[in-house]
Amino acid sequence: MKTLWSSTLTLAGAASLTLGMGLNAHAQMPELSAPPAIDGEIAGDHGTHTIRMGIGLAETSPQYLSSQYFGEILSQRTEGRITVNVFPNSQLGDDVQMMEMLQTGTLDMSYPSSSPAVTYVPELAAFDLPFLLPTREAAVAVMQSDVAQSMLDAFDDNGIKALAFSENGYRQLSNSARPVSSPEDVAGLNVSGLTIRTMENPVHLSIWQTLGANPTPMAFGELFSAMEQGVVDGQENPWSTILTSNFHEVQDYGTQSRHVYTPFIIMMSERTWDSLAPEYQELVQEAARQSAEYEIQLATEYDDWARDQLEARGMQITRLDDEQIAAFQEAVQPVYAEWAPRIGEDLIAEIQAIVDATMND
Ligand code: TK8
Repeated sequence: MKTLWSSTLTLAGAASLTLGMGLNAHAQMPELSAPPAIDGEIAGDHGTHTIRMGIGLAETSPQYLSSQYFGEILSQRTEGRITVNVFPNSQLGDDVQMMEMLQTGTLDMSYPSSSPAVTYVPELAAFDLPFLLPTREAAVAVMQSDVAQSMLDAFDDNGIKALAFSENGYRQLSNSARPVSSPEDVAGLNVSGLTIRTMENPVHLSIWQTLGANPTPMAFGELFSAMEQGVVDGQENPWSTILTSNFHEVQDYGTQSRHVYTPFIIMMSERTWDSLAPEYQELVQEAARQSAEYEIQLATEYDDWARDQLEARGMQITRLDDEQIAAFQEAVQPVYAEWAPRIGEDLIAEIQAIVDATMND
């Protein structure tokens, strides 16, 4: 059986081949940490299962690589009795559609961003508040907190077993119209505001409306062609997503805004979960947590590297300084005024206390 690492190397090899000559061997992938060794006792024989898992991002993304590792853990610790088939590139649907498929039991697993999941668990909108999580350490502390666990538990009412948070990451603005270094550049002084695609989430709509843009909610799978056809000027996603989805082919300008930190949530259909023996359920939960930790490691290793790769491919990237970030933070204050009471001031205060604790360590 091919181990994950050799399949990853093969993947990297395939990535370099598809990228043609002239690019370095890992043009779409940095040198990444190998996944942790898979240990733990072999689960007893509780039947065989083939799990179909749909994800939105490409085969070179941290999301896909960690999903492969998730499958390897289950396969090795059940001696092949559980197989996970991962379908990347939104081929089975977008985040919203795949969560609906989990509810109806037509898909076993998916890995959406937390933002479109606010329709099931409104408290998740706390993660969409701009500049709430100033460092990755703070973001990880919040994702691994009891507060976050209670959000995962709240999916149970919707036919979804939410297993763990991981890192989609700090969102960066890209567009095809102009360099952006201030809120005024977003709104446009003598020109119209940028049309920005957002995730299907009301807080993100509010952020970009407040900044004077024209936000358009859209499924991730439709985004590349919308930018290619000029339906939208821009979008916002972590650098690794912008690179692995080849957005630099249709986006000339990037702005290191880090305006929101978005988690991913690895989740399973409750119907699939209920079909598993308790021993397998325990293993799935453990494997989800292990693969989520590995995904955060990969996303961390990818972040700055992907930005530099985008720059090398011609994207003009504006790195905002503290003063310029402060101008954006000031400009989006109305988003807190509108949304903090609706999300829950106590919940936000609890999250900010976790953030403060990490900042004071
Ligand atoms: C991928 C999405 C994506 C998200 C978005 O399925 O929609 O912009 O950031 O990563 O979850």
